[in-house]
Amino acid sequence: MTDENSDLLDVIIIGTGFAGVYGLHRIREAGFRVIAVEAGDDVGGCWYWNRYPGLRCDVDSLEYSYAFSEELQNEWRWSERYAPQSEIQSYIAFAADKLDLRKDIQFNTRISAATYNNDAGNWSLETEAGETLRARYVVMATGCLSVPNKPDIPGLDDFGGQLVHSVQWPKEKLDLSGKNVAVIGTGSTGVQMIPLLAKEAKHLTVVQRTPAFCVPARNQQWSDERIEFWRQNFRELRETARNSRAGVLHEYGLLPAAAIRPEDQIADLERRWIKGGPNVLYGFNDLLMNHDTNELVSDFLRGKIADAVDDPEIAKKLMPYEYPVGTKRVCVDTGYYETYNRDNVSLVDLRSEKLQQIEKDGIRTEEGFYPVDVLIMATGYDAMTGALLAIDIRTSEGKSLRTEWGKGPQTYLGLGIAGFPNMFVVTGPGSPSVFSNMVLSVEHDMDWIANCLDHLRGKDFPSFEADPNAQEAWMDHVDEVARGTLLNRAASWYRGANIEGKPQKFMPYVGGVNTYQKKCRDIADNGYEGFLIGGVSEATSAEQGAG
Ligand code: NA7
Repeated sequence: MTDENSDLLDVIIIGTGFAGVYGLHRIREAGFRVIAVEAGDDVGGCWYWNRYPGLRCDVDSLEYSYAFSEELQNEWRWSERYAPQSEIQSYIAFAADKLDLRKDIQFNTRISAATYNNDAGNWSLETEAGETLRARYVVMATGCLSVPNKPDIPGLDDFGGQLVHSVQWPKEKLDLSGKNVAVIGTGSTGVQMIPLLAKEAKHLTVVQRTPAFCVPARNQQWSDERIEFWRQNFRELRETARNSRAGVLHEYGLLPAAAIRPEDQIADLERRWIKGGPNVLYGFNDLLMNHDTNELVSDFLRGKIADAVDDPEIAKKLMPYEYPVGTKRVCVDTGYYETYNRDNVSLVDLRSEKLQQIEKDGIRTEEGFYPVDVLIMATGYDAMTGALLAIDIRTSEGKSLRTEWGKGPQTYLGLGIAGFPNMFVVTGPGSPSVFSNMVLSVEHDMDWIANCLDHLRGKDFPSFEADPNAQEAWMDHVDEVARGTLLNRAASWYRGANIEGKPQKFMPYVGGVNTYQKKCRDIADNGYEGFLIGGVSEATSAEQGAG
């Protein structure tokens, strides 16, 4: 290594959520000079930044945790089925300490720009503080849900009370007692926090644009027997999850609804409803393919809203009719609907009551004025592409990711992007990502990346990038699979529809975790088919790759 390259690392990982923490361990163990950079002052990613009341994961904690180490699995004891944020955050910190990762993490470092030098074959990363970091490869472990969506609501700037976005919840306790509180947004975040806010606030006003479908969590403490069962059967259970559609050990129904007698359909839905969690969505194998099946389950869930909410008018406002169930993320709730039976809670349904503006001390709609001291924006994220595009990613040959993705994201397998060599994306658009158990998917992606780096080791100035033709074919396939479902029928964040001006394109790959992981394995086994390896400039790579 020459002097001018003495600062050149093999790999820089951006982000230390579940992905970055595992990636740093995995790539370091493979013998590379690697560091991770992190904008926050601790590991955890979305579990570090988000800390609003009621925040939990909606995947069983025994599954939403690392599978690569039996030691980690055995030394950590999850307390509940759906772990709260603080416990997940502590778990990620525990893993980072156990693996001795902190010495290789640069905290409080936000990357603002990344430029690939096509001649030298390496990346320069600029930090917000003005530092430059260089590496041959960069791994974007920036997360799918990290950049807040801050919609431009008329009058928001005039609001004189306390304004809080759920993603930027204050570290110190937010005292809501005796206050008029309003929440805008009824996705998972709103649904999780609303029951708790209602207990604390003097009055809670919920502003709903589109109602969510919700299923009861029926959260519970894990018994010693359950924990022991997992410890004994850890490898088999993890393997079964990897070979499943969603990477989660749901009880997957194997038949379409039409193949089941009507009374058995309902009995099965009831049984799954009692079991709790998203189980009720997995009874029929055609929920997202068949309109009638979808209506059956949607009706069942709407009936449960009618059962839970005393006032039939409010119940009706809480019922989703405008999209098929499962095409927007289904929320896992604890006491959400019952909250609307409280005297101190009002529902503002924007479908029947247009919002006029936010004023200094409240919200004005066509129907009236709602006084507000604390306004909480539970308006979600610029999902899947937000964090990648927040960094000005370019090449010295003049390509810019923001321009390339002007009509929506393009990737090969969600892992690589044509025109941007030596950059890997973890759970990128075009991979199962948010349609899977994220921890399982980040482990898969990091293993794939580490194996690929190993394959490239020792090659002179290797440039590794997706072949544009392979990328196009993969994106066509991602589109085609989504088009065969009902998923394009909702204005969801899966399609970028929640962000004004964002190109609308269904982003996750919904062909199944099992199918996807096999595809990635086959591609690696076939000499990284569809990627171009070799040469320092894009043109040379393309020639060699085509040859
Ligand atoms: P979501 O699921 O995107 O929910 C955001 C909510 O905010 C949703 O109800 C939106 O209504 C509402 N929203 C967004 N913009 C506005 C405006 N301008 N006016 C009124 N209401 C608005 O985000 P979450 O944080 O709840 O959950 C995201 C994921 O995190 C979740 O799915 C889990 O995977 C974890 P809309 O439905 O767009 O009409």
